[in-house]
Amino acid sequence: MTTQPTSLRVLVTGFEPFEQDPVNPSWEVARALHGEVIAGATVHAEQLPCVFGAAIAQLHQSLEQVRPVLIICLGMAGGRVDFTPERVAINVDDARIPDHADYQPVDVPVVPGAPAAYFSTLPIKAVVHQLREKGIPSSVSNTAGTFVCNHVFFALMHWLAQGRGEAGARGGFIHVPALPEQAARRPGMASMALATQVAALRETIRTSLTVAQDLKETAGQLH
Ligand code: PCA
Repeated sequence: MTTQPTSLRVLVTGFEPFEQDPVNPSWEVARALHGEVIAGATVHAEQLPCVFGAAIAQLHQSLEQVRPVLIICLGMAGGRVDFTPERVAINVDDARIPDHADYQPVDVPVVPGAPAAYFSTLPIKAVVHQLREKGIPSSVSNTAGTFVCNHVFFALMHWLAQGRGEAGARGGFIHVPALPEQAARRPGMASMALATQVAALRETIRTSLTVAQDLKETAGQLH
């Protein structure tokens, strides 16, 4: 690991805690890599609020300030057992619970008039392959849900699709499982140690910066 800052930058975002949890692993993982140089690029970590609209405003501000070549947004999905790169962002907000501004949109577009969906431009199959090689449980997810995580993911992909990023910039979203201390309060909930999640993000960044062409390996699900 080098710590000398370079001109190439990676933006990683995580969310503030939500649903009465004192921590959100997505932010703990993101901030653990702040300032680290991976494959010649310096990581910049930013925390996003769990608020529709405000999260996108904060993301846009960070994108303009950091001008990253790679953007990886993270969120927690309690109940997931592994590290899950998301395949697709959809243009809908449909909240099961209110956000931190007490707003609960139902069937509202993230960006009115924008396409129904965007695919991640991260090499998601190559990432899953690499992580499994290292013994870290990982799989492709085909839904990022319809809450603030999907909302931010869609806004990111729309921003990139409009050509507002650096030339060739890639981006996507990853849901991470709970931390062991969170799972301890909820019997039966799966978890992954923070050190493992940090190692997974580091490998995801390295793979996303170095693998141009994604692998063609099945990650299909019947339902
Ligand atoms: N997970 C939520 C929002 C914040 C977070 O970490 C989600 O999956 O939408």
